[in-house]
Amino acid sequence: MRTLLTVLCIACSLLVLPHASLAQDTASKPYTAQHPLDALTPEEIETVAALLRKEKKADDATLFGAITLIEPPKEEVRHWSKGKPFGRNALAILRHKGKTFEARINVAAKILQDFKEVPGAQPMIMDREWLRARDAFQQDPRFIGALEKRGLKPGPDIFCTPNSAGWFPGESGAGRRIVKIPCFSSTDKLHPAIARPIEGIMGIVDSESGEVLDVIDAQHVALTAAPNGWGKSLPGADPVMQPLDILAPKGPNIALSGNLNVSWLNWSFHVRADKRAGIIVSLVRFSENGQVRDMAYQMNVSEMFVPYMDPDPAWSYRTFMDAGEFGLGYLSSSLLPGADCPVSSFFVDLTFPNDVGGTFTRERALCIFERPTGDPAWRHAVGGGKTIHGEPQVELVMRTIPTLGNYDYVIDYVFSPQGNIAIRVGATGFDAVKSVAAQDMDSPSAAEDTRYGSLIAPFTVAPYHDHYFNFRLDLDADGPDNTMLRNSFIETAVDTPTRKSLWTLKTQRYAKEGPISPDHESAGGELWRMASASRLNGLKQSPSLWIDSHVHETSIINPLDPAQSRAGFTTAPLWISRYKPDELWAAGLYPNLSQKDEGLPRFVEDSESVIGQDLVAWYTIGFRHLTRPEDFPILPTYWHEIKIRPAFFFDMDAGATFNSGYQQQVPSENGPEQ
Ligand SMILES: [Cu+2]
Repeated sequence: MRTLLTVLCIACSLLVLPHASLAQDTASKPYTAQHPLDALTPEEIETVAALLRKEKKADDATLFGAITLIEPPKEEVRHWSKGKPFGRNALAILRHKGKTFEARINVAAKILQDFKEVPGAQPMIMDREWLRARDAFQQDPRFIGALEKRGLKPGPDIFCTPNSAGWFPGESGAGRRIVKIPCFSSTDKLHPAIARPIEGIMGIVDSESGEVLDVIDAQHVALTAAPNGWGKSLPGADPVMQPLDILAPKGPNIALSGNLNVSWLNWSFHVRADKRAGIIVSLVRFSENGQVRDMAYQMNVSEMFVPYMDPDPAWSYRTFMDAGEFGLGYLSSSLLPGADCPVSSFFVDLTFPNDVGGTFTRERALCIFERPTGDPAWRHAVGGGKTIHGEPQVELVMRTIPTLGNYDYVIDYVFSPQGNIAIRVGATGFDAVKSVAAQDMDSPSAAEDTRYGSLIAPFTVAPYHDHYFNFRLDLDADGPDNTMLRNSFIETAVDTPTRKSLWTLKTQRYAKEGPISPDHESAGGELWRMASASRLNGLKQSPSLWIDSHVHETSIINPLDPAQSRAGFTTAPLWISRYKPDELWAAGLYPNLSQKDEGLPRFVEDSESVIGQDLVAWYTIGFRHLTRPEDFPILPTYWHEIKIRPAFFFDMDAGATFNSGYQQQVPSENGPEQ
């Protein structure tokens, strides 16, 4: 991560600029690692690549799928304090002459400690091969012939975008490093470009050799006409909205330091850029009366899965695992001040390793801001409503927005003064669409055209699909030794003169690693709770963190389906595993072109005890996307979230201060007195 903080001056006259001095300080300093969990610096990344070349393990044709930090052991990190030395180790994943290798390097000592081939493993798709595959396909005579059959000519208005190919037994190219390529027309400027697919054409290309293995030229559907103009006023754009923003007239409550430590009110944590996860949030702590208490060792996106539900060969392979196949950090986009984040945000540039042993920096890829939600944090009126006490709810938000083909995913970590953490994912951008013959649902082909998707505009169907986002939540409920509990709300019969039925709480303790699904017998619902195994709060209760989501969508695809077998993690909303330093990704280290999920299902197959251990909770936010006309031409941000709330953690409300001055006497003569 580059710690140059871009402090925008768009609203200089209005805003107190956050930490301008920090921006100047860090901009003038060379970027060096200052914390054991800091991302590898550009110099360290270059050192790794140079060492591998010197050791003849890499050459100019080698591509690097990853050059990433191997974190020091947890105990070392926990006991580290500023000024102490720390180790710097790197994992490099190389693609070299058709083979995949893993290298482990002591970066500080410039020593190659381990180097091994990983047979069958496929690193993520890299820029050079993506471009190679695209260019080879666009020049292939079979592709040009297929265009001509449709009255189209190659040129700047025709473009193709290689996709990850998934894995399907028996198909051509199996075992090779293939991508599958749909193409689009952008001749009609009244349409978003990727909303005009040239239906029926798909390339299968070996991205390593550039060989075009197959050109599918199936059905010919006329290009979609322009029904709802891209760039025209959207419905509801009138009346014109006056600009709104967030002001901090006395300066922000946020403090940033290093590469990057964040503190806000009682919270503190460390953030680093990661090519695959986007950002990794570590050492999440909440200080209470001067005592610093652990909430999480680490939190990050671990994998995504977006399978489409259309059996057409040009669609059925679309079973994307964007984190491991493309990289949420690598494809993060710059944030637009005033639209993506308030102009008063801290904007942070993020630096990632590229695929040739260097780095690139995405400017303003992370924003950090605080906001009043407009809601009361708490309030109470006393004296017949004549005196009102209350405080406004505020939140700290940390946001990145990777753009993965047609979708933009807003990924937020939100912290509240009450000790809550919300992890939110907003899907926006475009629905992926196919061109069809039906103009509306009265058209003769409408029933067939909409068997696997919705007509969202004339001649335009958006196939149904799912979105799953797995978060690796290495929670530490007041320390690392934890136990996972299920709190179920159970209807209970009582025989008293007044009541015959009420609900009581049933608490169970999970004994072994594995998937956790809602117990269908607990009709009243349930909460999962990561609880300290050794500590007690002032009331002698186990401090714990509730994992709470109203979204429990798991995959309903048959596990034998080739796509589903790669994403076993989507069969349960929550998995619990013992912490292992190399168990980081829900679908395994190599999900690109994978045949089955080598992540969570494998991590838990030895069913280790989870009582009083350092545990990792893996939570999937999932939803089935029933596409609709309101998604077109642009998808309004569609949010889903997980909440992690303290329960029995504190001795009282951690957020209320009772001294913030928000108290009002309301004179009223004739109100009720109760
Ligand atoms: Cu969707």
